[in-house]
Amino acid sequence: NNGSAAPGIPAEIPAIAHPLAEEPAEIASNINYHVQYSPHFSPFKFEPEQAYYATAESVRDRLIQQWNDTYVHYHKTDPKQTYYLSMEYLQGRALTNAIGNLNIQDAYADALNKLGHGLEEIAEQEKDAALGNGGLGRLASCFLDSMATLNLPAWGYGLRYRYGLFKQKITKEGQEEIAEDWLEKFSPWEVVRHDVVFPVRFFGHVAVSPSGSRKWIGGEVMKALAYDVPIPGYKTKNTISLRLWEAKAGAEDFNLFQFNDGQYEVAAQLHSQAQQICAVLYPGDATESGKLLRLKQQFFLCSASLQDIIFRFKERKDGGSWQWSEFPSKVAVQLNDTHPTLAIPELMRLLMDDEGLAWDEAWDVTSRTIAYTNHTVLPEALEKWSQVVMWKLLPRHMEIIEEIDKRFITMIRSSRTDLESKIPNMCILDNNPQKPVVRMANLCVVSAHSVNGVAQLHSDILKAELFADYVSIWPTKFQNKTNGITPRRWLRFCSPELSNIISKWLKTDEWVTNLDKLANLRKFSDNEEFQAEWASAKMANKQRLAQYILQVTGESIDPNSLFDIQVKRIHEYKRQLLNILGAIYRYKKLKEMSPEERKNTTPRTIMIGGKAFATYTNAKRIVKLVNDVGAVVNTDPEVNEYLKVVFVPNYNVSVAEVLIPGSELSQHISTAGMEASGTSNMKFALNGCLIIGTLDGANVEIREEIGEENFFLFGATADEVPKLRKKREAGLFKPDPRFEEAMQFIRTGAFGSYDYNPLLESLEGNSGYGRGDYFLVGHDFPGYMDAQARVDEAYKDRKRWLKMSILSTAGSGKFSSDRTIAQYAKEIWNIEECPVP
Ligand code: 4GP
Repeated sequence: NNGSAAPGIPAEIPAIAHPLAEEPAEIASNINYHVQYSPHFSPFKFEPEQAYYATAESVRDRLIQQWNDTYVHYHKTDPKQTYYLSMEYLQGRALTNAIGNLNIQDAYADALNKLGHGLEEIAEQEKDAALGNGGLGRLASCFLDSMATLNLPAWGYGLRYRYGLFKQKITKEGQEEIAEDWLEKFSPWEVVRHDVVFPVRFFGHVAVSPSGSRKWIGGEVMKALAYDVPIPGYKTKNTISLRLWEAKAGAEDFNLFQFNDGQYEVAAQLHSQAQQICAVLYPGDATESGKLLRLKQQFFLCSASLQDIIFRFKERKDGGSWQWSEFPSKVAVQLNDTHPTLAIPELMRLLMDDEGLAWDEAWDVTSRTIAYTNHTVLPEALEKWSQVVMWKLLPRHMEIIEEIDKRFITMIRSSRTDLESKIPNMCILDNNPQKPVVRMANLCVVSAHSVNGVAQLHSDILKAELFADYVSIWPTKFQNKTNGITPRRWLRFCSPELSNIISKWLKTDEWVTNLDKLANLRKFSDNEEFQAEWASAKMANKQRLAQYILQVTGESIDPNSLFDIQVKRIHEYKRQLLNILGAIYRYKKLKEMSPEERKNTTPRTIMIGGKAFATYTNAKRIVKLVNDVGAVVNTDPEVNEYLKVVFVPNYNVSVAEVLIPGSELSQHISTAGMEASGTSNMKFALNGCLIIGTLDGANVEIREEIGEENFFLFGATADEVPKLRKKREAGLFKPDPRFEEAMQFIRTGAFGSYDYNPLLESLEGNSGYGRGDYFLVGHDFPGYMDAQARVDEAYKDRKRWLKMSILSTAGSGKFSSDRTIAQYAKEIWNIEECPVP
């Protein structure tokens, strides 16, 4: 025994706890301390995995210190605080981000070198925390980073799912889903708070006292236990919390008598029901039990979070008295889409039934506290819960929702008789006898003091269409908050090469917290020396990406080809089909060319990645098609120097961190009016990647900021779409022959024998089940191909392309989530910064 914890740790590095160490030698000692005294592994191992856990624990010590300081500071100063309620967070990996935000990456890299490991290599050991699905979940995580960085008193609340979003495996059959075991070992980034526990009830009934007061009793009562994930801001002490709830049953719910009698399942029934609540994100909802479970999850999040918020509101009065009317000046609650809508009736219930407020007072407090963000206009995503299920699970809440609805209708009838005919659409309860439902978005709009969309076009559509009837009642309630992304994770840390060049030429790294400063790069966009440095950073990122693709797919791709990427959830409206049809057409044309002609084309590597929801059949067919096309094209010796098509498996946050910096062209090609905002478009543009896209979501604003000459635009506009759909459905519109040619090529079996007919039929004009080309792929195809031809031309002109790339980054300042969050803070939450001294 040489006195160190494990082979590989030199004897001169003692094991000492130095939670706030700055010096590499002390940090190394601290890591060694965790190897020995936070033992999760056999003592004689110090491989990358053990090194990762020990390093993460040493970083966590520091985070906890800052987290505590922040908590105490907020407690003392009692500022108004925001609580962000979200069913999803796509946090990705934490280590690189934490040491980057704490500004200790060099010291940690040195310390790990002393211990015989590389920082990058051990960071790769971390599993992504994928407690989300797509854009809405990643947005929540970017928001947390900005809230902490801006020193805002703000927290996130979510659920601690046992399994994250599934792992995607690609087989001959297409996509296969595998449970994502992010907690398989443990997560060093969470701290269980055994003292933060609240009861959450389901089912039961409403008891009425002789005085007429109502109380929800009986049913199933579970415990919500808090797990805190500290979220550090960039170069600030402020470290906020993402509080994730886990469902538990207590010892009193374990029937020892039944257990000893051999009735094991019955004895622990509530325990197993508790486990189901946080088992997975979005359990399948095709069955009644699946629907009930989703509703339970939503209520669990809302009830636990609101009890905690109220507890803290009182706690910060330090035993003094408070007025409930003060609550909205201390608390703002933001609902991330309709998933946490039950926060509205739950806050009403807590205020009336537990705190004794009368209806009017409770309503005033609730509506001044709660704000709602809409993230999609897709009808299938607008939640409607069965009234029958709601009455069973949440009887008191249904009474409250009925009353809100009744009062709303009375208000319209008394003051807005002109809206009488609109009441059936505007009210909350849809009492259709076949299928009575609660319309959650309507409940939000009626109850919240603010409703916002996530890009200007989307917010305009909400006002003009989805929520049009309400606008004249509450003209100032509707707002826009264009999304943003954190420049820390999405440029500073994922592309250090490009970041260093930016800081060097701007002579400051202020842009990391003030992204508008990137505009100063414009003046260098023609500078040859700058362009050369820019090109070499992009090339380094492309090489890293090529290495990654080789490792995960076995495909070798050429870093000198144009790297063209589309990564996002697979959905027909996002039109990965348009992309792959374009690739098929390109392939066919390459085949028809002579070898000489091919030499004049621009070589391309098309990469597509994303997960298809397990029950979304057409999306899964698209995944299969991309893989089948890749299998043919990539092995065709005539063309594979000029074209490759790669499906990138298991797209997630850390995969994005490799793909985006290495991208040159990215596709944001949704049917106009359907993508609320998009946020990967912002990440790509920030990394100097050009966009081919439609006038949809935030594309519109990105194009405005970076200049229309730097954006490859095509396609129908949002206001043309409804008319075009009618024409297409009626068979009045004949698609371009190029489109027919690509479709026909698939039908010949060029990409295997899989039956693609159902997919192809969905693209045909003439209405009929699954037909009608609702997403207008046929209409937009020729415009898309023309825009692609412009891309090929532009890429041949090196200087021009580099200039466009630089101007994309330079024009991305607006899309920092710091800007977005500052606007929420000022225009919705009315909170102010509260820096920890
Ligand atoms: C997404 C939208 O589809 C996307 O356009 C937007 O950028 C993102 O929210 C963040 O606002 N919606 C979802 C969802 O992820 O589940 O509805």
